[in-house]
This record gives sequence, structure tokens and C-alpha cells, in this order.
Amino acid sequence: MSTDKPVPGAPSSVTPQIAEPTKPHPAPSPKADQQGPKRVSPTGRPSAAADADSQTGEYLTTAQGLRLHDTDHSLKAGDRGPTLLQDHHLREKITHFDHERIPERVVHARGAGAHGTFRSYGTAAGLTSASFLSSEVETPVFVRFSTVVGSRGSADAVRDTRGFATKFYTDEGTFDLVGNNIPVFFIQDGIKFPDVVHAAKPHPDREIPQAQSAHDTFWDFVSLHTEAQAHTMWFMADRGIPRSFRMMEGFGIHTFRMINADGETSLVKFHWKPRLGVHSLVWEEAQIINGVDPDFHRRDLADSIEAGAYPQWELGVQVFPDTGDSTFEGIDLLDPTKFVPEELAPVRPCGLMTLHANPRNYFEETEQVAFHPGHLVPGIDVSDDPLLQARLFSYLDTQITRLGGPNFAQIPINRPHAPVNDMLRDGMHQVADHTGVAPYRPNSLDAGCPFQAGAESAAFIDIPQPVPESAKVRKAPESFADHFSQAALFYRSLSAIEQRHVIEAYTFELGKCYEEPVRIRQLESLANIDRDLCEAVAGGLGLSAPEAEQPVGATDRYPSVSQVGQTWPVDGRIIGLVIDENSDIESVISARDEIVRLGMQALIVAPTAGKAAGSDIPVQRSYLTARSTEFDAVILAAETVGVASDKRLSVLVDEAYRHLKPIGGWGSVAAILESVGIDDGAAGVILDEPRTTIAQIVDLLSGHRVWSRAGA
Ligand code: HDE
Repeated sequence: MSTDKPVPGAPSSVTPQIAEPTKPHPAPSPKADQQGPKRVSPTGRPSAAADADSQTGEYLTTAQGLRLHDTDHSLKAGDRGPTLLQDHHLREKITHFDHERIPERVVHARGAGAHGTFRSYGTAAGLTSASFLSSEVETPVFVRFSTVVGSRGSADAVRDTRGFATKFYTDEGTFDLVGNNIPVFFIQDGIKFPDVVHAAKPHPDREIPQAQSAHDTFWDFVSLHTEAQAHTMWFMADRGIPRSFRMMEGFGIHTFRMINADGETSLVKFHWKPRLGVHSLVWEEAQIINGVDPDFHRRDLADSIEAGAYPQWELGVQVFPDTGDSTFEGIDLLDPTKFVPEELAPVRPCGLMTLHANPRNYFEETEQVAFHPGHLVPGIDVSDDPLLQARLFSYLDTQITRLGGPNFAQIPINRPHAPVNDMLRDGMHQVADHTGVAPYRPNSLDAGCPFQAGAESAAFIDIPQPVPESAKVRKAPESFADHFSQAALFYRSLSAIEQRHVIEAYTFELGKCYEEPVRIRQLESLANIDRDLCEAVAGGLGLSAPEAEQPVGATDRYPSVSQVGQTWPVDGRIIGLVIDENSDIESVISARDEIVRLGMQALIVAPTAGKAAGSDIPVQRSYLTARSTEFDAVILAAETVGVASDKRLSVLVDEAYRHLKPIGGWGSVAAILESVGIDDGAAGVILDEPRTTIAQIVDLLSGHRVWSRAGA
């Protein structure tokens, strides 16, 4: 069969074409939320390449624009003969394919991104001259969330720290806030970063386990380098398994120095506060998700943006006086394994970020985006934190390998929105259209341009911070020697149920280690941190709790680190609405509409895919494709009592119950509950008519889970 457009001049004996699925037609325009970054060339000219890449033209061409007649058969010496070297199209196509992959990030390889805007409240004007913070302006942003340890194709819901990197395309240049979802880090000096990463990555002999910390080399490292204990405690807690990127805090971790228009400096720590609150999975749920839907977080981010439930975070700063010793309330602000509880230094809100557009092309945007903590703007400078100092070297360096040379700032997602007028020239993948003859300064040939800017013309001027008088040494300050007190204060600030999760996490992780000396050494750290914690974990491992050598004494409690005990908006929460052939469709429709009206998503789960029996209502999941882990709450609106014997439903309900999710319904709900031994008066189980059921489920969801079911 041939296309309806004859190929002019083609011999009649050409190879028959494979049937086209459709006639050529205009390409659908990108989805509303996929508008992508603004495309301007580094020189400010419209990028010629920008529109050539959208695969919207009618005819298939080579990279040189040559229209192709056949892309399905290589050029051969006869239809059964060998392929000819002459086949330039085959060679171009295969060669390009052979080079499609670039090295994945050495850490944070698996990520998901989104575009959005940051609207400043202008409240930080007293702290910084940075234009995107000091006045009420809107700045485009691109955010990439990531896990740290796993490869690019690993699962989302692993126990790990999450990256939270934001690129602000400000009018004074690009500012990157490259943070994590935990406010402390593993190590105090960047020189140990290769070591901690080697320890956390899969073992070098068999390359297992993937994306896990539950293995010997990881626990060997953190028990030997006890500065890692505070960070480890945070991700053994629920923060290590977030429910969603939308429900994570973000932290710049390091202390930064800000300078205002009057030249006054302050020390600050950056915080992102999610509007939906900080929420997590439970461990069994996370493990199931990793098999059932390894893309869980990525999907959640994209789906919520597409559904219009735009994720939002408020940016805030903790502010500390810049008194010269970089210490606040006895906490060394240059030690990245320490955080400052909000009870001691409240977070001052500076602006609101809304993510409203998914990337148009994953590779071009999410994969090629290049963050760097050294991408600063006037008004924000670094501190002497030795971890941050090493990062300032690493990010630029790694992009050169990962993105194939020094010109990665010309990739559309990395292009600043501020005018670029640099004197960087040539190099691999140079695509800028530089004019002029004098890329040096001063010069007299290109009208003397470019000129250097001053403070009055928004130049970045390094804050002239005095350097301590000292000899060159390879050592850490005394204050860095305290490795346990913050782990203890964090643990003791958690609620009882969160502490139980921490105990279970340590017991699980150490239980996966083969080497007993490693387990015992980690128990020795726990003994210093908290006696009860150590005993509980040791008990689970069948070991005895060692004596503490440097026990942390009494600590204050800082409830701000706990995730339990408040209520939050339920926007974008997902409710599984389970029906069967006999469900009353009118109640199902009104329940679905009510859920949507309340800003949540309803997924109808029916015995088969297609339409709900006797209606036009589309079914989103069948009993076969649904799993409890997709839902924040389950509503059972099935009417056939016999449905209770369907194993798929009883597994769904049983899991939802064990994972402390609200369960409600009408119809045969009581029979289904009974089939899995759930009392219909149990906590978080609501049997009522649709509207009341939904209202009560919303109440429960605002606290995230039915904590009382776990005895909390
Ligand atoms: Fe990173 N880190 N890091 N890191 N980091 C990278 O840069 C590094 C650290 C963080 O979505 C790499 O472009 C060193 C702290 C995020 O693209 C690399 C040290 C924090 C991302 C690198 C640290 C982070 C990275 C790998 C110790 C939280 C993902 C690919 C001195 C404040 C960014 C890349 C994205 C990525 C080095 C420590 C956050 C190799 C040497 C602390 C969110 O350059």
C-alpha cells in the first residue's frame, strides 16, 4: 500500500511502503501543561534549532533535511543480499541511535521534573538585594526531584533521601537552589562524598542491591563515619519514603550568606514548605509500590499537574545574625550534619512556588537540566561550609562529562532568561552564533563591549568576608565532633508511631546486612543516641544492646520535625471507588462528582475495564489492574454480596486497612470487610450513605492516615 502522496520521479519498482497508520495531518498541539521553557539563544537571538525539533512537519527527513522515501528497508545488493555501506540513511539512523544515551548522573540519576513559577512576597527585601526575592515579581522555575542512590531506571518509592533542585530563571541570571528533602547531610566535608556514595551504591562485585541502603557497605560506612548518624536517622524515619514529591519539604541544608541593598549581611537556611503538608508512605506500602508501579512518584507529579492540582511550596528562610562565628544557639551553622529546629529560628516566608507544566520532552529537559550550587545571583553568596565548598567544584565538573563538554548552558533548559554576553568561545557542541571579533576585554574593536558591571548595575560582587587567620590544615573544627546529639533530639521529637517506624526501619535495614560486626557497630551508635531505640532494634536483630560510650543526655523536644498531629488540605488525594455489576450507578456518579468537587481524584475500580455496567461511566481500573497502593482511601460501593469472595478485592481492602487508610462505603461493604476480618466499627471505617461517607473520609485524609488504628 502507498501513501496518498506519490513520490515524484520514484521508479515503479521501489519497495512497497508499509501502510501509514493515518493520512498526514497536522500534529496535535502540545498539552496545555507542556509549554516548556522559553527558547532563546544565549546571544538573545531566536534559536533556529528551537522549532526544527518538534516533529510536526509532514515529511520525514534526514538530519540534513533530505526528504526520505523509505526508512524501513536498508539498501541491499538484492532483496536477499548484504547491506551496502553506501546506505547513508541507515548509517545516520543507526549511528545516532548508538549514541542516544548519555551518562546518567553519578548520584540523583532517577528524577522527575516540572515547570512552574515562583512569586515572591517581597518580604526578603531587608535580607537580600536578589531581585527575584526582594520585590513582588514572578520568576519562571524548573524543578527536578530525585532519589539519590538508584540508577536512572530504578524505582521511586525506595527508602532514600530525595533531591529537590530548583532553577530560578531570574532577570539577574540563573539561581539554583540544589537541596534535599532532609535538612542535614551524611558528611561534613565534601572530600568524603565519593566514599559515602561508593558505600551506598550497589556492591561492586555483583552490583546489588539496587537503590537500597539495606546492605553491608552502607551500614559499614555510616557506623564507621559516625557523623552520618544524624542524616541516617532522618531517612530511617518516614521522610525516607515520601508519599509524593508534592508532600515533601525541601532544604538548602547549608548556611548561605545574604546581603541587602545597604550592604548588611545575614546567614540563612532555605526551606520549602509543601502546601499539602509532609506525608509519607508506610514501609510495606512502599515495597509493594516498587514492584507494582516503580514510577509512582513520577506519575503522581505529572498526573496532578495534568489534573490541575498544581503542587505548591512556600519558600522560607531561617535567619541568623552574621556575627562572625557562624554559630546559633550553640549549633555550628557551618556543620551540614546539624539543623536548627524551627522552634529556635522560625521560617520566614518569602514566596510561593507553583508547578503547573510538565516537561514536553523528558530527555531534553529533565535529563539535560544542569544544576549547580554556584549558580548564584547578586544578594546571595555561599558560606564556608566545607561540604558546600566542595560542591562548588563538583557540579560544573560533572556536567562536562555528563553533557559532553563545556557548552551545556546552551541547552534550552539550561539557558538563562537574563541576557547572556559572555566571552566563552568554541568547545564541543558550541551552537551560539557569536559575532564580533574581540572576545576579550578590554578591547577597542567591538566598540569596547562588553563592559564590567558595578553594584548599581546588578553585578555579582563576592561578599568580602574575612578569612580566619590560620595555617593550612587538613582537619575539622572541634564543634564538628558532636555526632549524636542531633540524631537524638530528632528521634525524641517524633511521635510514638513515627518512633516505631524508625525502630522498624533500622531493624529491617540491619537485618539485611550479612556482617554481624557491622550490625553491632551500628547498634553502638544507637546506644549513644537513645537507649530505648537501641534496645528495641537490638531485640529485633536477636542481639544484645551494647553499652553507650558517649551517651547523649536529656534533649529538648522539637515537635516541628514530626509529620503527625496536624491537618492539611486534601487536594489531589486519590480515592478508589470500587463498584460491581449491581452498583447503583446514580450513587456512584454523585460520589465521584463529590470527590472531584472537593479537589480530589476518583478512580473507578470495576470488575472489568471499559464502562461501568449499564452506563457510560469510564472505568479507570479493573479488579485486575487496581492495587490498594494507588489510593489514599478506598470507598466500596459494590452491591453483590458474592463479591466479598473475590481475592483481588479482599487483598485491596486488607492492604488499605493495614496501611492505615480510610475505608468507607455502602452496599455490600460490610460483607467485604468481614471477609478480611475487619470489624465494621474499626477506626477509620465508615459505613454510611455516600455524602456522609465522603465527608468523613475527607476529615480522616486531612490527617493523612488513620493513625489511631495503629494505636497512636
Ligand atoms: Fe549533590 N551532586 N553533591 N548534593 N546533588 C549532584 O551533580 C555532590 C549534596 C543534590 O536534579 C551531582 O549534576 C558533592 C548535598 C541534588 O540534577 C554531583 C557533594 C545536597 C542533585 C553532586 C554533594 C545535594 C545533586 C550529580 C558533597 C543537598 C541532583 C549530577 C560535597 C543540599 C540535581 C549532578 C539534579 C547532584 C555532587 C552533596 C543535592 C556529582 C560532591 C549536601 C538535589 O555533582
